[in-house]
Amino acid sequence: MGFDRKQLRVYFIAGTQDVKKGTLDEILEEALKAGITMFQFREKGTSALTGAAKKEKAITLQKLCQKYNVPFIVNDDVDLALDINADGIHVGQDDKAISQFYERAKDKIIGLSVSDFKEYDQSDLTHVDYIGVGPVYKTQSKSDAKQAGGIEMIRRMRRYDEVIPIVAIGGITEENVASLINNGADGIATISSITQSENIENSVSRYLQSFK
Ligand code: TZP
Ligand code: MG
Repeated sequence: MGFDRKQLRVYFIAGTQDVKKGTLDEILEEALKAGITMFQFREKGTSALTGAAKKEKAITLQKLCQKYNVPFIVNDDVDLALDINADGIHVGQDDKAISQFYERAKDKIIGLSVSDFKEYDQSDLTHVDYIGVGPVYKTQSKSDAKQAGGIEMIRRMRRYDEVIPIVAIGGITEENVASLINNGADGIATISSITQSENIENSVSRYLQSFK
């Protein structure tokens, strides 16, 4: 699947560790029905699935995304992404360097996390389709999250690089998404506001509405 910056609009990220009620499969399908534009499988932490169980879960979620024609992105695990032919790979600053896998992932969407200008400056963006910038606000979903940069970070990042697709991440809610878009974000990436939503359809609809 080719990349289009509009796919960043409502970017849902989750792993089994983020689910408090129901199952990830159910939550993802509800979110897909409601219109999320991208999904990232991010399996992290002590309870995370590994090995065959992780692969099996990835394939199940990938199939769901395929049904709704939404890109399925794998976080960190380059081997898994290549193995199951995911639509993309998202890596952080401490993960495998993009130059090390790009030859095997030329057809894939590649995302990179950037939490500040120092990280931006030290990143090779040659093969990067989009950057995930954050945390913008305080987050409960990432134990090693850096300091929140606020809306100012998005505004300044957009000025710093006027063309790169940017997805804002960290503490996203229905209340802050409009100002993030107005300050240059192409979209928002969110974990808890969807996994813990009382009404996923409403939450996703409101996010989508912000782009009208
Ligand atoms: N990277 C920066 S913040 C974050 C990640 C993966 C977690 C975002 O989760 P939430 O629940 O949307 O704040
Ligand atoms: Mg990572």
